[in-house]
Amino acid sequence: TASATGSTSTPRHAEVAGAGFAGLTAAIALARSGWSVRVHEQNDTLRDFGAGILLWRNAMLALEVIGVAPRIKAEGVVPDAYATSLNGEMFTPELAGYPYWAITRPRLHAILVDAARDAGVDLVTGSKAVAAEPSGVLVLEDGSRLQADLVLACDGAGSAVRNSRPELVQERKKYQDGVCRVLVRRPEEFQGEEWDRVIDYWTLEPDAMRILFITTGPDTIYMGMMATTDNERASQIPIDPEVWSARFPHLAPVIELAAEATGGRHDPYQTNRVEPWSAGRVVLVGDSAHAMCPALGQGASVGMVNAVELAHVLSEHDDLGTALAVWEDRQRAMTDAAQARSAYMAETRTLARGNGFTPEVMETANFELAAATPEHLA
Ligand code: 5PR
Repeated sequence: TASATGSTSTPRHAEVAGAGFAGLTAAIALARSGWSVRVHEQNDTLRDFGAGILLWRNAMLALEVIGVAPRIKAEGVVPDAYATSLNGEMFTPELAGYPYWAITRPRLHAILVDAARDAGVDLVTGSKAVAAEPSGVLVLEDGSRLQADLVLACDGAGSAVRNSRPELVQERKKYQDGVCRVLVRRPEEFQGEEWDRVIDYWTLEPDAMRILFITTGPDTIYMGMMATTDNERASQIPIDPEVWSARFPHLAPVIELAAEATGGRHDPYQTNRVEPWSAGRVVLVGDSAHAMCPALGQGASVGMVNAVELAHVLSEHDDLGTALAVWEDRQRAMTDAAQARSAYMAETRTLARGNGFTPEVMETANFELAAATPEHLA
């Protein structure tokens, strides 16, 4: 088919492993710049099993570039404030200049699936990718070998596709804490202005337990319930209401709902640093490349930024090797810094002191995307 520039060459083809946030974002961005794209999701349905997410400026710019930011703004919320409470004492720092939105992960995912379909992406469910080859082959569990100009491994922190490539060297680390993340139906007593915020409730004695309360709209609350992984009762799904309500009695009604909620998950904090991010025609995008601690609220967002930037660089350079090198060079410093900073914040639990939202902390959020034009920034 002829492209807008009159070229008659066939479009370049991408095979994407994983229909998570990074995979869908990359697929949409590539399809919108003329690629033919197929995405493989191992589950039988296209949905996200997570709870909620904060989207800072960098994520919103990435979503703006792929055309979905208006829907995020319509279906998500802008919390009134970001407060931190340590042992009952509340801090509410000034956050001017750092806009952010909150939305449920299932909603964000559904919006991305719609946009992928609109962009002509072929979405295949029940299709598990198990390996890739640098010549541009994606291997599926059923043995099929799919040839592409580019194979994207967006299959998460435990990426099977990445693990099939020994030249992509990994460094994994585990941390002391983990988090139960649950989406809760918002009850009557948690309606109203006081609760239209992010409130990060911390206790550090006798051990660290914390509830990150995030409004995701009038109907739902995202609760991130962090504890040391040694604290088994506080590291379980379903939530143990007794152990949490004993520490946060004023939140007992939402803790009860969290205990009844379905679909929650517990994840230990861990990082996975990989170098390099590509091998021939195989490239890692998202948690497969840089799983990080959630302290900055940037894990999924950095993956979406890298995805959009990849499509942009590929449209600027015809040579694939050049494009991948330019892309990794531009994204590496930002990504490594976000990963290192969030690991430090998790290790030291600095968020408990009331996040200063210092320029250093907010560097990731304020990353300037090469793919963003003045129109996207408007
Ligand atoms: N920030 C956000 C978050 O979801 C979590 C953390 C910080 C937005 C937990 O997943 O520090 O764990 C955190």
